[in-house]
Amino acid sequence: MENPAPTATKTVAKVDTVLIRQMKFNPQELHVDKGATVVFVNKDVVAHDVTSKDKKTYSDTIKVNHSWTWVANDSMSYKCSIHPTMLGKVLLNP
Ligand SMILES: [Cu+2]
Repeated sequence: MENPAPTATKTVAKVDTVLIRQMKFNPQELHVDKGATVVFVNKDVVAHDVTSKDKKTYSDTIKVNHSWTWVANDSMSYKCSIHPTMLGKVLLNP
């Protein structure tokens, strides 16, 4: 049986990942299409969170080796409220 070669005609909703490591969001600035699923994965040794600048979005505490999934219907500037020097952005592609 043959599997047809994958065709890249349609964009499948893809998952973008922000890794949290060594007190940093990586990538710090993520560009996604509207509606993309963004998973924040805490690979650090302490708990973090994602708190939007406008405070409308809050991940709750993301424990070590846990993740939080967010659907990007808007751009978001965020920080970790536990470590307010940790900053990041998700920007929608035009
Ligand atoms: Cu933190």
